[in-house]
Amino acid sequence: MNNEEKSNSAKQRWAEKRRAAGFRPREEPSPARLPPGQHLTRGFPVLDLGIKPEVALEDWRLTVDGLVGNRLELTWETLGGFPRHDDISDFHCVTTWSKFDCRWSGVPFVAIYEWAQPLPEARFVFFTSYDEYTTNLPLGKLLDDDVLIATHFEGRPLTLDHGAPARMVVPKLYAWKSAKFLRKIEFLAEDRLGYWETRSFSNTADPFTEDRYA
Ligand SMILES: Nc1nc2c(c(=O)[nH]1)N[C@H]1C(S)=C(S)[C@@H](COP(=O)(O)O)O[C@H]1N2
Ligand SMILES: [Mo]
Repeated sequence: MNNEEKSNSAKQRWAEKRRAAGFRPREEPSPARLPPGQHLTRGFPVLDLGIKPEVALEDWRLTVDGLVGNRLELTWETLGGFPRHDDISDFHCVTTWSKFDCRWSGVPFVAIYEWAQPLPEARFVFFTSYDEYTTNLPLGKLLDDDVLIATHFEGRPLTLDHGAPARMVVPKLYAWKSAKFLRKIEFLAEDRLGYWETRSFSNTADPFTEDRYA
């Protein structure tokens, strides 16, 4: 599938999930669900650089630029104008904890993708956060129907610890690919490595193949 087809099919699946009560039912924990070398946590550890940027909602902006036809400068209010979806997914941190059944809610990445109209040469995405954290992903990995710009966790607004007011959630990859305190989304033709990717962590970050280090 090309990116256009991926995004269209994700949009369709988001709509189906919403019709089916908003999100998929919680699954039984099973060994196959836990990636190799991970252990299950019932808490919710906090992992970041230790900087907790407090941005007032009226000052908050999310810039979407780079190789796009339609550059966006979203305010909190305009982000709220996008349809909000719920989704339940598992979360895997490279430091070996995994948390099952995280119920996130927010704006599907594909909605922003569609609005920004990336140019055909855009193949990578670079995320910058309010704490100066950065991470990068191939665009194709962001067009699944579990990738969200999350504003809520378990029905409540995100706490500052977990990336308020808005964070990325990319459940299929190690959680360092999910930028908290989101400030900017940049579409690029060439890949550009982020904070951990330039510090010997894997660029592909697949938990199920223990793809931890480059
Ligand atoms: N802005 C920002 N996002 C970040 C990080 C960070 O330091 N800064 N750490 C990453 C890492 S390593 C992990 S495991 C997850 C942790 O998310 P949590 O603190 O909500 O558990 O956030 C990721 N996103
Ligand atoms: Mo992490």
